Amino acid sequence: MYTLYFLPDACSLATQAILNELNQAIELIHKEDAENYDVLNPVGTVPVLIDQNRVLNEGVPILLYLLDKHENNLIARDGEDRHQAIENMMFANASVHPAYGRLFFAEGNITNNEGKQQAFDAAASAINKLWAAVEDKLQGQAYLGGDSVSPADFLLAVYSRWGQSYPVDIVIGPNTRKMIDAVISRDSFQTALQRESDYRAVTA
Ligand SMILES: N[C@@H](CCC(=O)N[C@@H](CS)C(=O)NCC(=O)O)C(=O)O
Repeated sequence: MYTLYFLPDACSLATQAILNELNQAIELIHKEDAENYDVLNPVGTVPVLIDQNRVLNEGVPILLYLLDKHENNLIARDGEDRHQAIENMMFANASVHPAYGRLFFAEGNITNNEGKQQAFDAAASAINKLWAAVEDKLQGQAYLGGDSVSPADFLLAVYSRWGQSYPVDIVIGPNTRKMIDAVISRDSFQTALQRESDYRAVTA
């Protein structure tokens, strides 16, 4: 049994979906329900994963830890395919995720309406450049790893949900949209969404 600290619709959703892919039991805890979250993660972000007495931080190494530990077809064990899978995960986590972070920053920190919209537009332009790169990679292959779903696809599917409530035009190409829809419709992802929603209902 793993314990996963989450925020609704945050990047911890990908961690939960991958845990579901690996058929692992999860105790889900909303970050705000933790007594001393800063002891678990001094910078306060989700996901945090607890495996027995071990506390794990940072989304990508958490996923690699799980994928190394449990039998799966999501990532190669070694070689060039594994390197590519990690490169794709880092592209998602270290490039796409922070680009969306610019939208959150503008929303929370810029009070002048014109300045805020300019910051939104600049963020959207950076985000669209990244989605265009994903669309290029998906010419002739269904997923970033090839014919079958890979960890980076889960990360990108989660991030793709973040632009919807902002006054910007996020452009996601047709191959990318198809990949995202395929990931979101997987049982593992749907179960993760349902569990987050049930948690809100229980604690509301
Ligand atoms: N590099 C970190 C980034 C994690 C991150 O930024 N998480 C966001 C949610 S997606 C968060 O927890 N933000 C703090 C907050 O919203 O309170 C990781 O991949 O784990």
